[in-house]
Amino acid sequence: MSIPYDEAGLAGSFGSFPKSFDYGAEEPEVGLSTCSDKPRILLMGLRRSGKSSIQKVVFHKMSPNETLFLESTNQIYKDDVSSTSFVQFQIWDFPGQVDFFDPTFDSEMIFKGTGALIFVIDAQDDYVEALSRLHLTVSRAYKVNPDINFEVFIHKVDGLSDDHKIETQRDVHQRANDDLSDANLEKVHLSFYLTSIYDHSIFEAFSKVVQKLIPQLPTLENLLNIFISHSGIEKAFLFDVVSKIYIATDSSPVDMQSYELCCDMIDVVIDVSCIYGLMADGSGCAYDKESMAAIKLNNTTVLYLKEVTKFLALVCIVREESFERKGLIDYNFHCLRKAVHEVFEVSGVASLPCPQRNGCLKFAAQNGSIL
Ligand SMILES: Nc1nc2c(ncn2[C@@H]2O[C@H](COP(=O)(O)OP(=O)(O)O)[C@@H](O)[C@H]2O)c(=O)[nH]1
Ligand SMILES: [Mg+2]
Repeated sequence: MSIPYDEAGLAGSFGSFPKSFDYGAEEPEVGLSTCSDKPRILLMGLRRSGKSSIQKVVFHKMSPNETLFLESTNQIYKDDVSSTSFVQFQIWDFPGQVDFFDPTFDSEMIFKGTGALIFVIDAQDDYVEALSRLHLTVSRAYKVNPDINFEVFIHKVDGLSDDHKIETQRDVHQRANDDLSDANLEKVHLSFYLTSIYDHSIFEAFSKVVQKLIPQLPTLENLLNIFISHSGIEKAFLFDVVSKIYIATDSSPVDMQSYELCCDMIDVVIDVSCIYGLMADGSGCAYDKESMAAIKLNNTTVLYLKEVTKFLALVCIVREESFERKGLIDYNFHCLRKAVHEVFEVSGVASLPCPQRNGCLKFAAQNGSIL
């Protein structure tokens, strides 16, 4: 891999995120919602199923091996990731074995403001008990709030062969849905994901969970579709930089390898910046408006990263010949960036579903005309 392209004046603008990373305050926050009405994501499941590990790896850059030393969680751990992440959600990590019949467990209060409930099942363990717990949790939560998205992470699949993974998913799916129909709860929809903290699957699954909670998603997808088609780009992801969750992508299918490459690109840019970009005393901004990078790969494609907001980056996969028209890409990127800011500013103020805003955009077409 070579880094053929490095725009002048960027020294100090790339940056890595230490675990205590914080952003500079100069740009207004562009996030999902105002602080008071942040939807909650709950992480539930049996003890040692991997909940705290998921939370630490995705939102706090903990390396998977370090999770071996995590202590067990004895109380609800409320993590507000909104100061470092676009994902303005609270993540509540529950200790295993929450007792729903304990009078101190206020399910009304807990489930009312919940956007998604992630139930983690350890696939390397016998999951009979986990399934009955899942059923109890889902039926209880559904009664309080039928709008919750129920997401089941079949977790720790790194220890399973491909066949075993598919078989486990089929089995968990079947049994969980059978339990629901036995209780006349066929209406409840469960989504299933195979996950592991040792590869990108946990980021990909979390991306899908978060995307379902973003009302502006169709607008963002639309903008990205227009952007790539007018710029000759193969694929574009809008990433939450700190968590590497992609909050939107264009509508062409996502292949895991491209997603992983783009995640790695963020790590490279941020790590180089943290090591060489910050001042000796640690001051300076690791990621700001000027942050961008291009990496030419040996398969005639280029990875191109640019800052969109203080939390978001656009990472694109571009063919080398299309990258020759970098002026066009940059012009269209400028339009896209403006539109993304508008989308979130409008919704932030009015808290209303966002109008389709691309009507006011003027993307340039590959033949040079303004659309
Ligand atoms: N093999 C494997 N182990 C995992 C994975 N996720 C978590 N673990 C391990 O599972 C154990 C329990 O994790 P922890 O997060 O404390 O579980 P919790 O009680 O649900 O919060 C730890 O030793 C983790 O290292 C995974 O994806 N694969
Ligand atoms: Mg825990």
